[in-house]
Amino acid sequence: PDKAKFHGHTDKPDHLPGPILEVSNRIEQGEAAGIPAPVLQNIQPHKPPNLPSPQDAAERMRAEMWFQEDERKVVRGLGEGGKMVKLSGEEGKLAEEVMKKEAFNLILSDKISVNRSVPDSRDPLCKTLHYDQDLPTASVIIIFTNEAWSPLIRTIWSVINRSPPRFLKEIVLVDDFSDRAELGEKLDLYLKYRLPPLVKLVRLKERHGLIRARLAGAREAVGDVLIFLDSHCEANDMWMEPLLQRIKESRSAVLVPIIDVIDDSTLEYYHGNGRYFQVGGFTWSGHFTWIEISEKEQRRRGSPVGPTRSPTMAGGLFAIERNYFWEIGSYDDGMDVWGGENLEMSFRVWMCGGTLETIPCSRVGHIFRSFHPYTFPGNKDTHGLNTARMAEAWMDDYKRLFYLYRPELQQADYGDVSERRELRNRLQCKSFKWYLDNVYPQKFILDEDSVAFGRLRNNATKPDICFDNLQRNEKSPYNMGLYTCHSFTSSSQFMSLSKNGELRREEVCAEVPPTPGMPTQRVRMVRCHGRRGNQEWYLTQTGHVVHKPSNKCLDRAYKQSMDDVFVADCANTITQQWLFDHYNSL
Ligand code: LR7
Ligand code: MN
Repeated sequence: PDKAKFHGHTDKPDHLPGPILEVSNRIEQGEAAGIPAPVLQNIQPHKPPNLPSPQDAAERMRAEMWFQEDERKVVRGLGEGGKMVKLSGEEGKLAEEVMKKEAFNLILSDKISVNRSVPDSRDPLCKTLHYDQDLPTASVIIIFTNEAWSPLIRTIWSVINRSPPRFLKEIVLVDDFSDRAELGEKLDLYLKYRLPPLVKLVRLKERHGLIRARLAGAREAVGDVLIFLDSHCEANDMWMEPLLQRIKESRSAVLVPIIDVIDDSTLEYYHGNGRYFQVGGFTWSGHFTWIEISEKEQRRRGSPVGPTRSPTMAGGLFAIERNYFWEIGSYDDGMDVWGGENLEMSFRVWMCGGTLETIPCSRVGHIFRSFHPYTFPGNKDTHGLNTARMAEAWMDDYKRLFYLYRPELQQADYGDVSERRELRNRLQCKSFKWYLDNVYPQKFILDEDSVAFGRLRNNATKPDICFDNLQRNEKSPYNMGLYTCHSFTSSSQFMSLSKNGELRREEVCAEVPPTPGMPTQRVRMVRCHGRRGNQEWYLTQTGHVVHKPSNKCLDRAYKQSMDDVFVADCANTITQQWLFDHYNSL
């Protein structure tokens, strides 16, 4: 159902197979030769400027004023090769002020050429691969809402400059109802006078959010393959060929490039050693995470530059065969603004017969911002609501674990998901359990991969006291805490004793630092390593929880609420007797 409305988008271009690369080169060569930019525009305007009407001439003047103002800010060579730049003095202070609003360094971005080069971050092995002369064409879809000017324009040029002209069918920009002045007429004129005709613009008439914005772009697109990008990216050398090649081989493969980091403050284009990268995972709270490639997958893919299966994708940067995009259910158009669509598409693609793969020789930089520099209409938790829709449609009974983390969403008005359930039926998709078993077997299922789970309680004194993360940051090592037991099952008090002896939460495991001789020691929580050792515990019939390597027992030691958890020499004391809410087996 087409809920998006367009207005005033540019006509479809004539898709002439033109040497797009040369267009941009011409600008650079011209500028280098000292020919001022406005003159150059006569070489490749959208429409030949024969006998301009006075109105056209005025428009043209306006456009040139805008563009020259931008060009005056640019410092030649700055940030070339993706090098970091640090602004100092007054300018540095201004840049920091602006970052508070834009969530990235716009002052610096404006000083760096929109055509800058980036370091080739690929694994050297990529240069030994060959791509067919004959590949499907691509429509690159770039959605934005109130994106700042220079990163948006740089995204566009990076695609034009580094995609083979014969495969780049078009670039479809989708403006999700921006109200930033420069994204109005100035952008129209930039398309008209500066960009090649294959760049088109769709403007949405109301704010739809990134999900429906992408749908609107996909409806416009005519290329064989859709490639979606965020509006603050820089495509790297030969980023497109490996994506098209893989889709030619397997049309149901949904592909992501390796996402390189462009620093939000220095605009440095980071590149690691070329080989190391992570794939996508998720948390039960419904968030995308980065995870290591499993050993099994490393063996299966054969080569470090081979397509690497990924349980999920980050969501913003991916390629999919155009017809397959629609067949497999495109997007849930009931999702608003931001969040959730990435896991929805990931689960759906895997469960309904496709694959999700990282293509290591395709690399695209992305500016990671620490907050959203745009509004959320109605101040809704769209990530939560969208993810509830996803969970209701795709996670079967495992949605219980999502709601464990997000109990408030169970009652929330996330709308009607019957269409998505029908889609799932129609496509005869597999179960979420199949997905967990086959695509993401290393994912820890809190209550299934455990011998005991739930609150972990000690009742030596009233009130009962429970393991509790005390709202501490679980991403960095922290000490496990104690707090008065909640009367319900909550994520902050949820513990598992896993089948391989870990006393753990979703990602972190209890450890005791090896410092012999100490009578009591704090229990630390660190990332689970899955190799038992210092992370191995067991339960006894007497309710003791024993740390195997040190032979010490969890001990409440009459500590008060809000205190850390300790181990002590095992003894027959009530402060060492613990009870889980549930036991699968003992
Ligand atoms: O209402 C909106 N309308 C839009 O058009 C909100 C956003 N947008 C545009 C926005 O201008 C941008 O181009 O949508 C794009 C994504 O928004 P960001 O850049 O604020 O999102 P993000 O990069 O923080 O978040 C990641 O997760 C999102 C979940 O909904 C999307 O899938 C983003 O595309 C995705 N970005 C990436 O995957 C890039 C790599 C980041 C990682 C990990
Ligand atoms: Mn982004």
